[in-house]
Amino acid sequence: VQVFAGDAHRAHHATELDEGRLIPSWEAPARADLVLAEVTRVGHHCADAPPASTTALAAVHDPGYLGFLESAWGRWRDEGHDGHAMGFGWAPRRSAGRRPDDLTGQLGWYSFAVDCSITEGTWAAATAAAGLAVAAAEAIVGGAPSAFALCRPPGHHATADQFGGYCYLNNAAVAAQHLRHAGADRVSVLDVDYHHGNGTQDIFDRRGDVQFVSLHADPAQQFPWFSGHAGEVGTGPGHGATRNLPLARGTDATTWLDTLDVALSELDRFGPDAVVVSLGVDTYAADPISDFGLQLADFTVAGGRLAAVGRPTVFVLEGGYATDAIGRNVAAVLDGFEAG
Ligand code: SP5
Ligand code: ZN
Repeated sequence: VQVFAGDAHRAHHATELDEGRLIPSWEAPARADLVLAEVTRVGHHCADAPPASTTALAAVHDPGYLGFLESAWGRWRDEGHDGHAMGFGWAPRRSAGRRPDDLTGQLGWYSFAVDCSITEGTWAAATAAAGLAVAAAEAIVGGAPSAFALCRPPGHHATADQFGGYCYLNNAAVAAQHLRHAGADRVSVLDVDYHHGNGTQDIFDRRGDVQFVSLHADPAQQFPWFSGHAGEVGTGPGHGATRNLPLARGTDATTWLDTLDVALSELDRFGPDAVVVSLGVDTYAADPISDFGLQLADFTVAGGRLAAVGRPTVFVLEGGYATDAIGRNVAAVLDGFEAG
């Protein structure tokens, strides 16, 4: 599998409000470094890529949001604050809903969770990650059967105009949209991260040309709380092109793999020209913030089943916080795919 990775991500290590305490985020630089070390060790070829262009980003993100993200740290610094930039207030339901001019007001306007913040290196890291996703998509366009974008920060929680869930730019959505522009008539995004990919779902909600299929922890019990229920199936022209498979707390590998088969049958039905896999490995049994039961061998099995779809596939890294195991788990998916 052709791997795209760089070191721009290291400039980003955000602050997270975790159970009432501010901590360095679970979404830490070592994650990507250890994945890169492992995929290199097992022999995958790695290359860097330029940051995503404004055009590629604006194809899925709101221009006002992009301008905000790019300038937020400088504005925060100029205001003389100590910590990382975080929202402080969010729009009440039924509020007038007008974007404030004030930076702290805009941090609330453009975010939906306090598990991440904006730091000096956030924009550089996020645009670099999205650039890796574009490069991986481009590799598929060029005929590669598969490619892996080692994205950090992750992306699937980011909507067109809100950050949260450790995500700022939606790398998987950028890749899927790039594939559409490059000539794929139908693209499927399969999201296997432990958490629901609310951002990706929202971006493609009304689209019949990009399918979104996700298996994840039931939002009744887990972040992101407000989307990912089975009844969400897409809107208007996108009706039927979204499929959610929420799973109970503590779901074991057998149930997860059975549910993956259901998800894959949805891909078969849709018949995509290319597939983007939002590859989170926070389904791992020892993940510190999640509670599913997958072991290393289950990731290999999952990779094999993804290969059986028989479509060009772009893998985009999402979550996975058991730092010592994330490299092995990701490499297992890629190895299972190549063997399959
Ligand atoms: C990309 C991705 O996987 N994002 C996940 C964001 C989850 N953020 C909320 C995490 C809450 C963690 N609570 C941990 C309890 C252990 N003290
Ligand atoms: Zn996750």
